[in-house]
Amino acid sequence: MKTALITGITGQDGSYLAEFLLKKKYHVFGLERRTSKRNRESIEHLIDKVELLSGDLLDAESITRALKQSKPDEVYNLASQSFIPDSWRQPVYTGEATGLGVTRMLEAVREFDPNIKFYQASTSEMFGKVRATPQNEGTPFHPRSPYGVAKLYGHWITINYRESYGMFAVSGILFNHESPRRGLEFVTRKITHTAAKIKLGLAKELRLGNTSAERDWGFAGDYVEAMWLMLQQEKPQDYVIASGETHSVEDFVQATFKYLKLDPKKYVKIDKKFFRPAETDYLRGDAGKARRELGWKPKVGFEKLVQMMVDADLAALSSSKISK
Ligand code: NAP
Ligand code: F7E
Repeated sequence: MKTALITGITGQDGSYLAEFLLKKKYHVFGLERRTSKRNRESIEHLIDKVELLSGDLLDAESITRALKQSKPDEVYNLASQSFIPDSWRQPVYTGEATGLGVTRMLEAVREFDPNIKFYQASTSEMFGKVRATPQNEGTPFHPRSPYGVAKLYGHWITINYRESYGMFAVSGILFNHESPRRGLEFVTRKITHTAAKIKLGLAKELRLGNTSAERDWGFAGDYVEAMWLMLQQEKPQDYVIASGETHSVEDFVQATFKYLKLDPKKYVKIDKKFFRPAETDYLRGDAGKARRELGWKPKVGFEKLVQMMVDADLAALSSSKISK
């Protein structure tokens, strides 16, 4: 039986990865940080199957303690301040958690047991103002937010530990991936959740920022498999994980409202408050290397993703409406 430690287990990807590893019969530990109220909604159904350890990426000792307690074969570093607008509001904190946090993890792994395999959650946001399309492992980086800059540091320090110490440390450059467990502040979930509320008479409008932005969206449940596959290879290497399809935020709105049989013109308002100081306008990933070497490909397409998210929001909102 293999053992894994997942940082960020309470987040979207952490919950899907924990489920995936449990199905593979792993012993799963998760690092959970202290918050005033427990944030375990997405892992509630797994609570008896995983072991939660207290720790924070800002606190090196807590990481070392978690490694000693779990003795993992594999570490998946998914924890970060991941909401891009907040990275302008809290740039130093974002640098500490999303950037330097990776070094704290790598350094703790190196000292405790350098044979542990390490996965770093890198992002398409490192491509930012894209230099080529589609983006692959060789595309130059140009991040457009403090988050993207911090992630780029995390990406390079992972490569540096691999090259300096021969560690099995890899970086997955994942394009946007969504699910019913996506945080409500991210645009896809904001759209499906608010549109479902409108359908049920619980909201009157949906306020959005730049609806021309284009993203390569996939389903989080598909993408966590790629993380695991990267750690099962003979050689540690970095991979782009993407659907290869691009859609605008406007397309996402249209697909959601069409599915709900609502007219978006009646409800969607543009609000300057949600525009960013600098934008990543267009992303489209080329996951050819992952397809060839990992045998990975996404299963859930754009329309199915939208429908899955809308259905989940409708169901959750309807049951909470009934219970009131
Ligand atoms: P998420 O839902 O925002 O989850 C982030 C997780 O990190 C949460 O469990 C959060 O804990 C934890 N965390 C935040 N700060 C921490 C700290 N200082 N110490 C310990 N834990 C901390 O993110 P996600 O969508 O699952 O993404 C997983 C990772 O992949 C992130 O690193 C993200 O930046 C990266 N990524 C995401 C995407 C995407 O499209 N989803 C694409 C590329 C890369 P709380 O629950 O307590 O807040
Ligand atoms: O924005 C536009 C916004 O916040 C997508 C994170 O997981 O993926 C995520 O980052 C687009 C942007 O995701 C609103 O301007 C319009 O162009 O859903 P998002 P993101 O910024 O792409 C990457 C890969 C990560 O690594 C990150 O951790 O949508 N947009 N109107 C809006 N965005 C938000 N949030 N809210 C709006 O009202």
